[in-house]
Amino acid sequence: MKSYEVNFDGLVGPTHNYGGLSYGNVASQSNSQQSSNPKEAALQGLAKMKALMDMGFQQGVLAPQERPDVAALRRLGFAGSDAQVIQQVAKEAMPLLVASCSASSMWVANAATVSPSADTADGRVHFTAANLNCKYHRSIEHPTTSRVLGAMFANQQHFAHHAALPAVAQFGDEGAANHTRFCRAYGEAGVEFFVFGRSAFDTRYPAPQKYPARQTLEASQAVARLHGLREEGVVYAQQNPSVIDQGVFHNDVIAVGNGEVLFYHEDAFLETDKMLAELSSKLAKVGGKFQSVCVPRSAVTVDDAVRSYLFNSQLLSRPDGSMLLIVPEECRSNERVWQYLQGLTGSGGVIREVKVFDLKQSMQNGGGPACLRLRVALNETELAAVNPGVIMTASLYDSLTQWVERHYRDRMTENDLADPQLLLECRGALDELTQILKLGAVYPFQIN
Ligand code: SUG
Repeated sequence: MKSYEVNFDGLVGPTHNYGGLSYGNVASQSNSQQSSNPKEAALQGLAKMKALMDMGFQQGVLAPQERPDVAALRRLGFAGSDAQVIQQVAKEAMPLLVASCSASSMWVANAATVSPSADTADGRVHFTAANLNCKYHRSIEHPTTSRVLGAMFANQQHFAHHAALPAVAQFGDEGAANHTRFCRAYGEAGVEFFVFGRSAFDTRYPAPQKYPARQTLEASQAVARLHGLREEGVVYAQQNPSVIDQGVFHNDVIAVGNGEVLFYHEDAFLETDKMLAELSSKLAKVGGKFQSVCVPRSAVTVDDAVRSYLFNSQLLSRPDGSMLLIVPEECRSNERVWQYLQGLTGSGGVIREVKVFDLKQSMQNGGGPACLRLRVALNETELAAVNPGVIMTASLYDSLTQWVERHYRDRMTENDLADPQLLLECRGALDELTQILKLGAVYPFQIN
């Protein structure tokens, strides 16, 4: 049976703004308070989806969330009408309003961890929504994420959904951004690679000194158990704490994998040789031949990687078996990175082509091409069971582009966030979106 990797990209929500909310994420901190352009952000994301679809890849779309999240503000004690809640929080606690307006759900690599049916004990595709509990503005995403994923993958015979892990730092889980799957073919059993930043319960593991390690070993292990993965099909590795302290807040900022290939920076992991040997031997047991492409620090420093987002690229398989790297424009403007990429694609190795995308609006908050997509490996039968409303087509692209043009502002500052009219605009837009994507009622304003 045919199988595919389907990339579901997060549609940027209408409140996209630069809130400076993510300590440890250099771009988010350095662009704090700048004015953003939600319309441009959404169109840049849609252009990437369309381009991948036009190249022949399977592409889907994941809906944004209801923002401002008035229900979350009510849980923090703000009361009155929706407009009064917004006015009161704007006056008394602007940082909470900014957090409740974040469009951070666009980075759907953090929405969930997904295990394809070929890896799981019950032969279903498993999803665990990520609790994202390291940052308040992201910790409020998972209930709606679960409803949206439930509406997209609404077939119990093929899809199993797990609620987010307990919402405490000891089970901090950031989803697929710290998870990669290696396989010979998408429909065959593979090896799932979980990368964690620290252990919550075992003090023998080192931890970063400056910035938080968002993913714990214990969270990764819990997800592997929930998904029914075999021990032989799982490898755990620790991120190098010193790169977290240099701004690598997720593993997908320093490594990316696809098929049998891991593309990573020399400083990404601890005990790299042991980890590579385990990946290689476990992949061999399911018929695969592991290959790694290490980028040396002499060619690209960790700082270059963080600024350019070289590793936050999408590594995609082409029909001839070679691979294509989708990188952000920032890679072309970094001389060392661009030179490295020219050498890489000309070397006769598996990565043959680089395509550049302008994703500046998202990049300025620390989200590159890979952050914007959630990968779901599906066989033909499973793909047919996905809600067809979320699969990208030329006409869906046109509808979504027109929807963005109709509803999005082209400038967003704190004053806009404090405008109660914005809430009404967003709800109107999202209500229409659920009809375009055929999701049913998924937002708090639609179900409460
Ligand atoms: O969680 N930025 C996101 C970026 C997530 C990128 N995702 C992956 N690497 N997979 C984060 O730090 C910034 C929001 C703000 O500051 O307005 C933010 O949430």
